[in-house]
Amino acid sequence: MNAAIDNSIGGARAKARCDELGTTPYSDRPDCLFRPFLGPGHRATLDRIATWMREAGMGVAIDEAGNLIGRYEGAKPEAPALLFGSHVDSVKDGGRYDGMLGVLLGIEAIAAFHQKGKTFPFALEVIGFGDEEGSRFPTYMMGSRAAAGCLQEIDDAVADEEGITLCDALADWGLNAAHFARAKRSNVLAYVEAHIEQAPHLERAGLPLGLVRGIASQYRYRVVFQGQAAHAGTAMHERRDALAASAEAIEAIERIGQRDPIDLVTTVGWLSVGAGAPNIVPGRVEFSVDIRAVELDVREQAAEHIVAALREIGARRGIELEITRTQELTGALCDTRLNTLLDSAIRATAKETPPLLVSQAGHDAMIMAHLAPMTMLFIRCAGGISHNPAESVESVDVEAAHRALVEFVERFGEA
Ligand code: HGY
Ligand code: MN
Ligand code: MN
Ligand code: MN
Repeated sequence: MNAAIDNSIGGARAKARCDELGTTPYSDRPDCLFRPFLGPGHRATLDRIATWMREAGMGVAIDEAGNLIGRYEGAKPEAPALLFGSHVDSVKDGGRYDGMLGVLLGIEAIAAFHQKGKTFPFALEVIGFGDEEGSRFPTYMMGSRAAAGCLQEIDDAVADEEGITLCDALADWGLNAAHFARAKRSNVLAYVEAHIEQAPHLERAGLPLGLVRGIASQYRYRVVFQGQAAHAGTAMHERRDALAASAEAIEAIERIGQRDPIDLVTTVGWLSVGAGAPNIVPGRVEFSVDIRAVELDVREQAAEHIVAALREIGARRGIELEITRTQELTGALCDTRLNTLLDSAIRATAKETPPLLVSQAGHDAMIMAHLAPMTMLFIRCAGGISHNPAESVESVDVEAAHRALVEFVERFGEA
């Protein structure tokens, strides 16, 4: 470790800043953290983070996709960049560290070098992706897909629950949907994402930090069961109850997910019941299905079994089934050379041997892998709990992550 770099406060400050950003005006709701893409909380958050970026010696811009980019120039202008990133949006009633911690740790790594006036032959950048969670529009990872050049155009019809189109929401920010793809980055040497683990392996191992081997592939579906709405007085054998069919389907989806306890996970995380009243037999139900596995054939087979189970349930109950795949994300492996560097940085600073983990959670890194070699640093979180306001990390662990990232940049510069 370079003794000249003061990295004693960065980790604790990154955590404290996540806490500050956990409530209004940085959340769109006063009662919980909800920071959807292009909402007022997102705007206030970018303004706040931009201030911290400038204090850390960075020039700041918002790209055509609504991503916040801070750049710390290298020894010469226009040098290629080592990019730190994660997302600044949150799920509804989310935690304070999912995504945000990686952005703020990137700023802290740069702040440590700025304080000493140290530059590298490459630039250092931090990117805060605006849409990773897809919690406003029926999309996903639009920020990183634009930056990686994987999203060519925006569908005019994409709208949020209130009917505001993505194009209009972008226009409100002075952004032009037709220019979204211009957010594609070039001249990126590598992408590094620090993130809370969102699983309990590090906690169980008694270790603050872990490396990531790879990120699981995902499928997401929207399912509609269309039966017949009827009076609650209707005889049981006369009904075509879409909610009872859905209950059976959800149980089947859970059972299929349990068939491979090592690799596979399946989730029904959202459901909507037609008119929804105590005295109506539900005629229409919509729900989501999320399937994840590292091995592609495991995901394929689970998807086939789930579709077959839904068809069988619908046919037996006289209920029409509509099933649409709304998302397909192919997993990615972390770059082995970067992982080796990060491993050596962790061993040198945290005096631990970091385990090699698999991420069932999706990350911008899996998209950025299309653009540049990428690596991820996982940070222990309490109970592995995430997508929950109870999400929590220890300052001492975030400090360990900060030291490891600073050391990683030094080693990257020497490699
Ligand atoms: O769903 C995911 O894994 C991501 O965090 N949005
Ligand atoms: Mn998340
Ligand atoms: Mn995340
Ligand atoms: Mn009546």
